[in-house]
Amino acid sequence: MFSVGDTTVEYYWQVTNSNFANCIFAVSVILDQQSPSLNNCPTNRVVSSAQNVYWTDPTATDNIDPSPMVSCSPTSGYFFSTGVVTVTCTATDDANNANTCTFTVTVDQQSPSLNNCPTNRVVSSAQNVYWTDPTATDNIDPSPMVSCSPTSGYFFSTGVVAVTCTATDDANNANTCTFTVTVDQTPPTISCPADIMSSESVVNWMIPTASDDTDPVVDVSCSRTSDFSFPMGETRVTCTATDDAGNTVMCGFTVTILDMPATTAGHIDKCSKAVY
Ligand SMILES: [Ca+2]
Ligand SMILES: [Ca+2]
Ligand SMILES: [Ca+2]
Ligand SMILES: [Ca+2]
Repeated sequence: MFSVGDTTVEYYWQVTNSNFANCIFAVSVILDQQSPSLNNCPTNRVVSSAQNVYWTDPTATDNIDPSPMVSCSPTSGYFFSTGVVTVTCTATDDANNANTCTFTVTVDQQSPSLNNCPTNRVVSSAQNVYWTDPTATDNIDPSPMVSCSPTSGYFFSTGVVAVTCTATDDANNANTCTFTVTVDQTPPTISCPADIMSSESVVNWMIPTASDDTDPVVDVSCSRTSDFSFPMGETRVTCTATDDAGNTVMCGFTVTILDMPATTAGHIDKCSKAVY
């Protein structure tokens, strides 16, 4: 057993009865208590399907050992099938001092979810339209990338434009949601009932329906309800149709309540003659 430092060793052996030979050599014992350093440990990797994953093992430098041994477990080319796997790389010097670094390989086959996709929007003139992009959550990626096309603030000039928002995770799994921006500059069309004449104060009429180039359900409101009790004389009823963009159109009709309700009094001359 040699102690740390240089030791001179001298051997003597007898060649013949009177001859001796000797050999002198030095033994250096170096105390190495310092672990190697690992360089260029691979970064965390995310893939979108089970597969063999390859990497370049890190390199190592040491205070004494010119070529420390480096190995990773599992080794480069291992088949990663699911979830998050930690790869540990170890550098070991001749004195068995070891150092490790780790990285992860993640198999992520699940697309992100999109939350709060904007609702369909209708505007009444060509304009820049702004919205808040949806947010995304993912099984693995803490911050999936979200982008919409066209982007918020785009100038919408005419018609119906679909906006597609896409969330992408680190493994390139993607999910989309869409909404529409409609530029509607055309008012709805509406047709009112014909003018009404009645001897009854309550008349029955239908609230008119309206149609529109883009709005499937046009709101219609009238200045009188259909069960309104009209006063004697003429009353003008107006109805307004409004589409989702706020374009409006009006129509009207007149309800006339006659001031001389028909009675049998006017027909008294048609009574049978008096009999004497
Ligand atoms: Ca060392
Ligand atoms: Ca994912
Ligand atoms: Ca319209
Ligand atoms: Ca509507």
